[in-house]
Amino acid sequence: MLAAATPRDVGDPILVDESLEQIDPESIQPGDIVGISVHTGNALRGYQVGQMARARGAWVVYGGIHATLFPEEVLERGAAHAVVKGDGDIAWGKVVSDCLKGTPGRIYEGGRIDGTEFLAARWDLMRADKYMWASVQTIRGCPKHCSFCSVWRTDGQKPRQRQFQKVVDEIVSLRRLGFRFIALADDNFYPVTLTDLRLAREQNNVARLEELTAIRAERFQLMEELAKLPKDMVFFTQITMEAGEDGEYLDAMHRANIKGALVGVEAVTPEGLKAVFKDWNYSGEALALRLQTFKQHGVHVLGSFIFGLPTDRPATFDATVQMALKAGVTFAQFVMMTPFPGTVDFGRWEKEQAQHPTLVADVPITRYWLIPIEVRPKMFTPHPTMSSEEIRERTQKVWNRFYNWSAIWQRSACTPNLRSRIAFIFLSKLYRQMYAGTGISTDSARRKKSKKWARWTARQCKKLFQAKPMPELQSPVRHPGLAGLAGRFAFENSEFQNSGEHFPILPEN
Ligand code: B12
Ligand code: SF4
Repeated sequence: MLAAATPRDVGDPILVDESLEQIDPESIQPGDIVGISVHTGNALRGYQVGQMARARGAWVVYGGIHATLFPEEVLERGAAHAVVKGDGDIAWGKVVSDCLKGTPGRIYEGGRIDGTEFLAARWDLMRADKYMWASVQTIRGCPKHCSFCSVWRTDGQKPRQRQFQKVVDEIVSLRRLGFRFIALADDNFYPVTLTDLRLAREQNNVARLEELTAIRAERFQLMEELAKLPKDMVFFTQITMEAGEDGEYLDAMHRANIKGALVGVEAVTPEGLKAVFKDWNYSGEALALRLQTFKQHGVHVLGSFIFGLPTDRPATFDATVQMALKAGVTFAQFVMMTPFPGTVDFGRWEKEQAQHPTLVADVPITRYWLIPIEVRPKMFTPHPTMSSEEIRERTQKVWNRFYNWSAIWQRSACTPNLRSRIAFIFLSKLYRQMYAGTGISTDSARRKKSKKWARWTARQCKKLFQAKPMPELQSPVRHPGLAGLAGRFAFENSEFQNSGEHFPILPEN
């Protein structure tokens, strides 16, 4: 996206994704401009890169969620010349021009730009063969206010929706390159609930009702256009459980090939939900029914659960996995409570620690991302009744139970044929393994082994995700009427229809 925001006369930037390979210092020359994106988990590594780039004579600029929250830390520890807070779509162009003039500012306020100003990413500069799937954001911000989440504070609570035509065009450009799996990288794909509409109606708030209705209508337009794209495309998103009350919306998602969504269940008890300011979520029997509704409408659920909430007790772990199995979620993740900066939980914890700060390797624990990775604890906030080790062990057991062979085999019955069933099993194991490699297992031998196994499984799964590029694919939005129909007819009869790996991992209905 920042590549798209780079002034044209500067040329194309070189993109380096350190989750694939580390940057080669030799590639940085004096006078280069190096933009570094950091979230909390990779800030320390980001600072190393910045120091190295500055030592080689480059201009160093940071952005991303962590830089937005801690601009002074980034300037101090990351050898930054400049930091962009908030959105970079417009600010980056300004920083680049200022660096070229030799006069970058210290802090740029990128702010929260309007949805109409979001840029389409320069996917043409990425190595398509290195990724299983691509991601496209269709909306920023979330109206909710969960205590463990920073999105509503950094991106705001007002949904900023991108024009549907632009989203579809970007997705078409991705399918042309051969991407058929696309994550709609939104925090909440369901920004307007039926309850929001009802309340606006009851309050006779005409302006609000119009605003909400327009946002909702545009969501439907987007889904209608997605439904016209090649049938081998699969979308995945994140959504709140409230969508379970809206059959019309779920049906539109299904038609649009949005085959799955991460749903933040977080906790299965009313006390747990209250603790995270998410008491609008369901618990108990109603929760199972709500999650089942998604599946009944053809949208698979990746249930996301948090362990380590103050209300959790040893019995919570078993109750959670039983609920996940009962609710029939297709995938699940069980994460341990992490106080991310910018959240209500973090603010509370920082206040508690202010008097007598706990230090690890001379770093206050409330700045855990600065603690060297080898000595960084796995959990940071103490639990009232359980030790971190107990929570970690119990969480691991829950993962093992949900992803044991027999449970996966049972869930794989949702696929249409044996081939898909085997693919489903591989994917489930890969998902489990990826998490085992990112923090659950403590000893390094196990971590190494699990990484190796994850890589091997990923290679097997890659074939499922690949598709033959479709360089001539036209956007349905740009070609309405007869021309569009002719285009679609040509596509339906073209060689592309049977191209790629037709290996649906999820049932067609
Ligand atoms: C999609 C997503 C993912 C996908 C990423 C897929 C992919 N390859 O793109 C997946 C599922 C893999 C993922 C994983 C994780 N994620 Co995530 N993810 C997101 C999500 C929902 C959207 C990110 C996105 O695409 N945004 C769209 C882009 C355009 O926005 P952006 O990144 O903010 O960038 C803009 C500005 O920040 C700025 N900017 C960014 N970088 C730079 C650099 C420069 C130089 C400049 C000038 C500007 C700039 O300009 C950009 C355009 O405006 C965000 C939530 C969110 N709303 O951001 C969480 C989020 C970033 N993830 C989060 C977390 C915690 C994780 C994990 C650690 C989870 C886990 N436990 O494993 C992992 C880490 C993975 C890793 N290796 O780094 C947290 C980070 C919190 C924090 N303080 O760090 C977020 C904010 C979610 C949350 N609720 O708190 N994630
Ligand atoms: S956790 Fe999800 S629903 Fe809650 S504020 Fe964050 S993005 Fe919104």
